[in-house]
Amino acid sequence: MRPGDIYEEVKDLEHLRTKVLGRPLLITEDTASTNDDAKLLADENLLGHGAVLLSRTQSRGKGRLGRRWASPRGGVFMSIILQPDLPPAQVPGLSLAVGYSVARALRESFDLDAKIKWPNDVLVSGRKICGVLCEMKAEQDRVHYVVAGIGVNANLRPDDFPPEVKDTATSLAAELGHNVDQDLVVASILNYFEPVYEEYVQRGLTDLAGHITSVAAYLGERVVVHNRTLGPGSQGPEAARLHATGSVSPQIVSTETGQEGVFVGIDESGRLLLDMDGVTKAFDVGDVSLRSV
Ligand code: BT5
Repeated sequence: MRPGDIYEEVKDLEHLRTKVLGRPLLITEDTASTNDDAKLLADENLLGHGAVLLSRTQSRGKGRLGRRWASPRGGVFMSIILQPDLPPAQVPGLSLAVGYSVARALRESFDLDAKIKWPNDVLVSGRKICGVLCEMKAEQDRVHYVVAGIGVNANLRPDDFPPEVKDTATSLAAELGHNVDQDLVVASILNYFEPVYEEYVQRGLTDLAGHITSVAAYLGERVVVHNRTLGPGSQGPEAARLHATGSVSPQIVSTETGQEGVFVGIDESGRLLLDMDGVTKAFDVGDVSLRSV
């Protein structure tokens, strides 16, 4: 069976007020990964800009760099196909805009104190409630498509999580004490993301960076940045490709580990800014993990 065949179109999702995103919105009960399906369908030009795939469960939900995304029933697993008229190097910042939109949507629709943990997690009560995986297909100077994958732990109980994430994950139901309308989760994310996406395509993070910083986890706190960091010059297509494939180009990588400082913000290039003994240092989006100390 072809991936497109298992999806059915949802015509009138309640609460959805978008013009482009979720038009069409396709849903299935189960698939391996909505991101993989979206890439396949975009590759074959069967779906284009704005289309959204939604699945009730995933058997092989993906995180970054080959990691797994636990996708039991009760969660929201969606992928948005985007075809931005942007140079590939500007695509990595888009995942920050997606995470920011999820955090704002959870704040507005469910009154939760949701924060964005740079670069791609959304936290509530210090635990991960949502992860974002953006994958891109591009040539040197042209983006074919970006698939923005979003996994939200909606109606999951603690026992639904695999043991390895139980202590670090949370869900809307766990935080609120009751189940939520999963359609409202989908609609509010798309409603919020649509204008943010337009803003990103027009002006990048120029204005968004401040808004993103305002809902950033660990702001003003001492944090440690682990693993690979990218040196100067990582704004080019290499940085974009890094994000698309999860691979790292040796020329631009230094493998500094455990750099500690005070998290002072996110800049207009989407970089994490750390104050390290009075000197502000910028960290690019890569496989950097940020932890509170
Ligand atoms: C992410 O990766 O956080 C991106 C997750 C994206 C999932 C969506 S669902 C729809 C679309 N289709 C897909 O196949 N994927 C996307 P990363 O930053 O690498 O985080 C992965 C790590 O988060 C894992 O190694 C676990 O430690 C943890 N984790 C796994 N499942 C989780 C869950 N349901 N809730 C919270 N944490 C989880």
